[in-house]
Amino acid sequence: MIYKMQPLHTNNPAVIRWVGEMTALCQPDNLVWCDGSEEEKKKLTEEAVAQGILIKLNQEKLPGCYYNRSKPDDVARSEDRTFICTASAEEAGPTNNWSALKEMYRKLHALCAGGMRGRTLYVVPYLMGPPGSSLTKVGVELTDSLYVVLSMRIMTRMGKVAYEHLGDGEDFNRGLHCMLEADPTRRYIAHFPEDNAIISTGSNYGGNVLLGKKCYALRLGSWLARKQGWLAEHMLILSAESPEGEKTFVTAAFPSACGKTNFAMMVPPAHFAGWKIRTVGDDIAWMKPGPDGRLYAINPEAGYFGVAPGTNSKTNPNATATISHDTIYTNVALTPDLDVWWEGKTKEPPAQLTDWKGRPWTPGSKEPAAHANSRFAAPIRNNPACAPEVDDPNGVPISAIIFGGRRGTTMPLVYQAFNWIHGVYVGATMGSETTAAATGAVGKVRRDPMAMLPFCGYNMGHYLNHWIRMRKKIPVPPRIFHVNWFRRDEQGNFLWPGFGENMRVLKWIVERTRGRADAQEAPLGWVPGPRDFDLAGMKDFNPEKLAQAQAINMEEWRREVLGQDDLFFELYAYLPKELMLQRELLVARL
Ligand code: GTP
Ligand code: SPV
Ligand code: MN
Repeated sequence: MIYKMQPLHTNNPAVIRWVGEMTALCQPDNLVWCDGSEEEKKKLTEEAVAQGILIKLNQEKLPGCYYNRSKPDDVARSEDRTFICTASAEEAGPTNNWSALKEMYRKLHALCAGGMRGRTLYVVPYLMGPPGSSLTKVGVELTDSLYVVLSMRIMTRMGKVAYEHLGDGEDFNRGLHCMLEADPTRRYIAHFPEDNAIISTGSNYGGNVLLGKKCYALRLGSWLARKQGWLAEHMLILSAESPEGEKTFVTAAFPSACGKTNFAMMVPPAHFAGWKIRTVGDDIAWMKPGPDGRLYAINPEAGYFGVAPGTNSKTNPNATATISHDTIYTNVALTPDLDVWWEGKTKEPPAQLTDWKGRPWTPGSKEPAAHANSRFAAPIRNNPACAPEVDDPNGVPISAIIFGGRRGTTMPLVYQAFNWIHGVYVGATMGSETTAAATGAVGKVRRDPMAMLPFCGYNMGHYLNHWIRMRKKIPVPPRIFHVNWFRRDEQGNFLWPGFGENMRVLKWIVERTRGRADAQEAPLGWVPGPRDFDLAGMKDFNPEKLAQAQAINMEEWRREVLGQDDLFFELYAYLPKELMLQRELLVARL
């Protein structure tokens, strides 16, 4: 096949050689080398609309916004089809799907052979991280999906900037995405950490195919981080600026669809006038000890791939502004005038909609109008509360790490770990109810260490050891906390109002890291004393309700500790002894 001559935008021999090999394998009809320019975006967007891949939304209401509807069986990450491919199964560990490297290459090369016939292969160079940072990494994704190209353009720093960073080097992630009609029987998300390579087939859904995100920044990132002595985590990064102008940076690891984007964009209630919360990142943090002994974090991403349902101007005004322009929506519902809608966007649903499957929908319809995992992809700079530090190559110094899951029972609103090792135990034993972000059952409590169960690219036991060992490399470690926004009362109502009101929890955390807030020793850790948790100005909330949200129920904790044992049993051969000791200490305190 001879391809139409086009500027390559790079002379890097390794890139050119690899693209040659992959084109020979996939045999696309056309080959397009992307440069990330505005003209290219315009042209590719028009092509996507012409091919029916994107629908142009109402440009008066949503300037620059487009809509994509996926295949109904390709709507979330496929954890059961996600593989870590290493020489030995032990490297992948008991919580990952493992496949022998050679075998997976053989299988996927066979699937991809001729897999792009009649299609166009796009070469998408991108950076994870701000230009100039020592943590920043280069990836090149080859994809036959225009939706992926345009989404990667939002989610990463895509284009020539990546080739500039790479220079003549060979150190870039080789990502191949072959859509194969998004056929679930041909769906594999395969990671080859030893080769810094990813092959994704048979899907066109976000986390499966935007390879810079979960695949590179988390699975391969975590592998590299362990080798090189840093941390690649499923964490938001936010900046909390006090009325006095003092900035405190905090990260938080909550599992998928458990509140990272909302917390990172939080708008404090009126009572906290003068406090400014700004977003550095909403999903991924790369963290490395800095010269002053503190832990510094960058957000490798350049966009938000956020959950649409539940997002509205009350719960998250910053997100509402962020997605009001230049956004790609996936699997939400459409109004007759091509505006978007999802459950929780407005109290009253519109009288008439087209649902995410393209069918007519009315408020009487049985199924939700938008898919529960419908999403938006929007540029990071769209956020009115975007932190100025997002492009700082040095990152931001982290004072607190917060762990948290979605727990209807058992877990109190907030507590602080006694120290780093105890904090690692708190993170390691995190549980959370499963959500629609991954295919499979929803609402089942599973152990999700550090919210990394689906994203740790190597043996989870080794990962927990890495966390324990990192303490020695961080002379001034962040304080560690645990939160739960999702505890319910007997009637099933949330005990805590959440969203902006989470500022009250955040303020206690900030003050704790500054040594200014009081705390009481409790079985789980430090908890706010009655004077140091600000409830002023709250409607329908009082100290009794706070006590209910903070209560420790012995029956529930008996079950909780036994639930933790399931994970410990699975990881037993690799588990740091520190964590066993922490378990004993917890039982003793209970
Ligand atoms: P991923 O993008 O999948 O990693 O999700 P995420 O962790 O960023 O979660 P996100 O902030 O998008 O929230 C997921 C869902 O939880 C949305 O439907 C939110 O409305 C809801 N949610 C977020 N924060 C809160 C909260 O404080 N209280 C309650 N009750 N719900 C919340
Ligand atoms: C998650 O599931 O944690 C997400 C969405 O952030 S996806 O990128 O699809 O994985
Ligand atoms: Mn996520």
